[in-house]
Amino acid sequence: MQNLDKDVFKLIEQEEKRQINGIELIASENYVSQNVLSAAGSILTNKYAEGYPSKRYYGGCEIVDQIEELAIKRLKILFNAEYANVQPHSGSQANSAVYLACLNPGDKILGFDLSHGGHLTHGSPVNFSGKLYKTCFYGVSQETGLIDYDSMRATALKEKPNMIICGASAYSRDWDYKFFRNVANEIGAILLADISHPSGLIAKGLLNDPLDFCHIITSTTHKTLRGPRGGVILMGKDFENPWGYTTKKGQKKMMSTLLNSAVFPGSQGGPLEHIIAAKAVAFGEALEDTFFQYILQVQKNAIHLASGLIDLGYHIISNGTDNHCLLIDLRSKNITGKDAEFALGEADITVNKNMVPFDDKSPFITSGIRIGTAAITTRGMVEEDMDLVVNFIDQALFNYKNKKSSKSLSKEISKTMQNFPIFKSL
Ligand code: DSN
Repeated sequence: MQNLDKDVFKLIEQEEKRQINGIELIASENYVSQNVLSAAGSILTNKYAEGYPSKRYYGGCEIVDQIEELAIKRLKILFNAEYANVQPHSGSQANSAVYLACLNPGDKILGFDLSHGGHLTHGSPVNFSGKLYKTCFYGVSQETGLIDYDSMRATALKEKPNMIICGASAYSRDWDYKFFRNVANEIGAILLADISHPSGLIAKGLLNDPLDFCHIITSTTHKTLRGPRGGVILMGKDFENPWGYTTKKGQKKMMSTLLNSAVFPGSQGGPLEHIIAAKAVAFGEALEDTFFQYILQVQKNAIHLASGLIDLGYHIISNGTDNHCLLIDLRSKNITGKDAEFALGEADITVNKNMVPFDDKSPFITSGIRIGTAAITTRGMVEEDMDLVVNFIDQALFNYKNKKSSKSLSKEISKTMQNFPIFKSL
């Protein structure tokens, strides 16, 4: 430690302890492998490489070119995609580049309502997507918690958006991408799938494949894909862009050309080549059979966790899950999302408060929490460990006002988690 910046590295050490000792249930988080971490923390951070492999605006890019090409190649194999761009710094950046490539300011997008499980960048009024574009939304049915496909279609036919977005931050069920594509075809809209959350399950065939039906796909790389923080853009098939943009000579451009230009120079400068290297490592890991075992276990754990919580009287939206996450409506337990997040935090169980569909509370309070199994599965937890997690959650939620019992629960959790090291299975 003596050569390090003590102020910063002491805090990093504390964060490492926090990550090791607690139960990480934030649905969008995971633990990367030592190899992903090494690539992300590598000397590649020093390199500027504006442009794309073989077409850079800087010298000395021969090696990072090979790294970026490897990341693209692996990602294309992983999703059976004809096109991949690995430069977006995040899922939000990936979405902003897609909008820039396909829409003009003032065009309309139809997205999944944020309060029903959607994402900020799918048209929320506080986000650039809701400020630059007109918006309309679809949601879930109040009785079932499932996407109301008929009402989505009715909204699309009435509002005639230029783009329809499927994808969510807090929706635990699979998507009927074919239905969305048929609706998009009816009104001549472009269809984007943002698979940031379930991308790891989709890559290994555990959920429906959006690449068969959606024009463009975006994802983050750090959730169920278990890579570094970042984003990507994919297309199953490249195509001549029939929307909006034409060249001065009246020619339509290929969508791949438009997407590449929209990422750089349209919305980003130099790519993060250290992160692209870490993405390449993560995609290589995801191509292995061991990743299939991992992601299958993520899904099994989520299903088991949901049924354990339901047995204790918790209301899970849509009554279960197909993927890695669950959304819990805590109104039947008389605790708000905000208090639940705090209560669980006191016991070192990390979650985030979350709006639930038809919530009567503000986004700062909320009626629910969202939990996911990607991170705890990386630590080697299996179904029987989910029973323990259910029990810990239940104890933490109802004893948090008693400092002594919170403290002893947190000790018990930390002891349990020593059996599940963060680099164990990688
Ligand atoms: N905020 C991320 C999530 O937790 O789902 C998405 O941006």
